[in-house]
Amino acid sequence: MYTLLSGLYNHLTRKEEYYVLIIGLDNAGKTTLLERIKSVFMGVSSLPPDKIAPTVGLNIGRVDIKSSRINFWDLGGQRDLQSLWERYYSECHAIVFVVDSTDSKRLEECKDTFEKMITNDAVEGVPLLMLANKQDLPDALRVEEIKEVFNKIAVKLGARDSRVLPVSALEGHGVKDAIDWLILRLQRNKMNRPPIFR
Ligand code: G3D
Ligand code: MG
Repeated sequence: MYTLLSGLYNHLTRKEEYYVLIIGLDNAGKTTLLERIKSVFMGVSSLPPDKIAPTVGLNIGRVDIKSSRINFWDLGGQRDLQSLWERYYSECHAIVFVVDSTDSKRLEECKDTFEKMITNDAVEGVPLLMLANKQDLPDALRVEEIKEVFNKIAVKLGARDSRVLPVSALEGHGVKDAIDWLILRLQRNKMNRPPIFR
């Protein structure tokens, strides 16, 4: 009887667990975004921006949203760290690619990095959210202008859910909507990349 009840209890309380990568060039705002996600969804106060150091390894944020647990992996974006991203591709359920909308000089480099990632077989079919970050700054490119650059390689996206959305990780604008979009896609892509049950 006890086994039956505890089995039922475990079944009712088990969480679907997903892994989401946050990648993009260094300085795009990935760690700031992770801190913002934690504060929006967990109510924890985020690290003040002056306490966020360049990411050398990996920052992990665990966020419970509805019945799911989302583990965000914020990976360092410096060029020598980008080669490590691939190790996480086969295990992730979705990818958030952060773009610094004020850094038009590095937009081509950003596009090349993005292209290399989406053409990797290990992320085929994985939902992809591109965030045009730093929209609070007056010199930020608009989402349409960023889309124009990336449209050139859009055919390489294949059959996957993808979206480009404007955000300010620093001020929080657009972050909740963006993550809500992502969660729906994680659910939709369950057959391809099933969650882990804990
Ligand atoms: P990274 O993790 O992608 O390398 P960080 O980037 O999160 O460390 O952010 C790099 C810098 O961009 C930080 O500024 C951070 O405050 C700033 N930043 C991140 N997101 C935003 C945003 O939405 N708006 C604005 N205005 N700035 C943002 P510093 O000055 O600490 O280097
Ligand atoms: Mg960082």
